Amino acid sequence: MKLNLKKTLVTKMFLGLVTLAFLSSCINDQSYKKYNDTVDIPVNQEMIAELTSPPNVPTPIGKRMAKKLIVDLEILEKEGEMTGGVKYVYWTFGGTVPGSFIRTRVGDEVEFHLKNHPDNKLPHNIDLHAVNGPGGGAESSFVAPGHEKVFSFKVLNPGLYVYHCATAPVGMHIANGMYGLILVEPEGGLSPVDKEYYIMQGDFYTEGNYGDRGVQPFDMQKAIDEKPDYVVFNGSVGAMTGDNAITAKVGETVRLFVGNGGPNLVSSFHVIGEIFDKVHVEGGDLINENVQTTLIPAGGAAIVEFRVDVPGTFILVDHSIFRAFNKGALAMLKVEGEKNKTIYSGEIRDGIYLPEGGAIQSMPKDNGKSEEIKAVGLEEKMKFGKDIYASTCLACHQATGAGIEGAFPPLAKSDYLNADVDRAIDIVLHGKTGEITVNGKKYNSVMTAQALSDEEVSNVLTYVYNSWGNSKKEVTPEMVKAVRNK
Ligand code: HEC
Ligand SMILES: [Cu+2]
Repeated sequence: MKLNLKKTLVTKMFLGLVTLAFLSSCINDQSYKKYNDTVDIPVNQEMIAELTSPPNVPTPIGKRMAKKLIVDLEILEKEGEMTGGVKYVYWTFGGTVPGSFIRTRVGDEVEFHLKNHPDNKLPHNIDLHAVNGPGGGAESSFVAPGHEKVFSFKVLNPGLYVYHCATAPVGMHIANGMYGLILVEPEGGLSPVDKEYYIMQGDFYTEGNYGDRGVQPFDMQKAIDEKPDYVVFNGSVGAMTGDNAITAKVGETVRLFVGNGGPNLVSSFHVIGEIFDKVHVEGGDLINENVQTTLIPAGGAAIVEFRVDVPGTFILVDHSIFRAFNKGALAMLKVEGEKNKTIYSGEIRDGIYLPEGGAIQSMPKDNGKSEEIKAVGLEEKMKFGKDIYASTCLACHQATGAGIEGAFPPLAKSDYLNADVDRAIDIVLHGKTGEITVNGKKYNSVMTAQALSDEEVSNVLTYVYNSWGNSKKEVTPEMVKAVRNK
């Protein structure tokens, strides 16, 4: 009797388990059921969408089923730094440029909450290229400061899509940073990779020239003429360089979600020293393999994937190359791990590719519209000088002024520098070539002329002379002018 009871219990438990397994396989199966049309994919449950700031992306959707997805996005107009000493008032989706990354899957029903912060000055809206509907949502989302608009849409097409503000003047809202990416993953998700990052290019138009200090207002005429002062990844010069570089380890697979907000330029996206194993062309289904440079239209995107095989610093650029080295379109991927002499045997040197000579090819500043801000007192000269050093000299002479033996002479404790101020001014103004001896070592290379104003040369040389054990001279704009007019 006792034994029998046990038996039935075991049988029941066994049957129960089988039913459970059967049921759960049904549930799993449902997510792989083929629907003729993604519009028929049912949703159950509700979920708050995870939103991330660049260069990060939310967790992959994996095997999750379609859901009602609540997206809560807040528009913020806020001042940020374009590059050392240059401020810009950005208009943002979620506080960053590009805006928060939104990750969905086909079949999701998105309930979109667009909030316009009460401190903002202007109305905005959102046009998501992933939407099938009038204005991509723009018509239903026009929202005044201090208000919230809610609209919903079903995600039908897989791919990587741009979203942007579409409030008049549309070009100006986009030029101020109002764009981001929304990813729609296919059924079952994208294939797993080791690292995923979010990068978006944008062109910026300021009243002053590249590097002119202070708050720089938007310049409508330059925007109409399509002549940007800055072309950058993730909203500012150096947003992804140095300590902010993205990272990976040797052997890992990397997926970059790359967008182009424009408003004007198309991007020839390239990673120096890497080949894209796979590119989802224009963010769609078409996959191209073994690609060197992929074209990303304004208002478009691409997914690029590659395996990193050797350690080093890989430079991400818009291969319209003046934009990279003179306007900021340069980011870094730092890869750590074991060298592989078969794949690459060369010497690895870090830091050579930083934007050199911010304004090398532009004329001195006096033709700009905005007034140059002059440094007052030694402390401010040092501060301004440090910014100029970082954007103009650091690439070659290094952050510590130590230079690189055999290529770039040191500025730290440099006997050559300290011996003659006018000569140093002359070198910065006109460049230098031919053999010189610095601290007992010979250099024979080329330094290009730096197109800096008298004020800027005086600041940067004052910074150099008052750093790294140098002779603490103060260089004035008058001294620079005298050498310039010699
Ligand atoms: C593209 C690389 C590069 C950049 C950018 C650059 N330099 Fe140089 N610099 C050199 C090279 C190379 C030499 C040596 C030239 C030669 O061999 O004749 C040099 C020489 C000098 C010297 C004289 C040698 C010494 O070590 O004292 C000074 C001073 C100097 N640079 C200052 C600057 C300052 C200040 C800046 C930024 C405003 C700057 N350089 C930007 C490459 C560069
Ligand atoms: Cu807007």
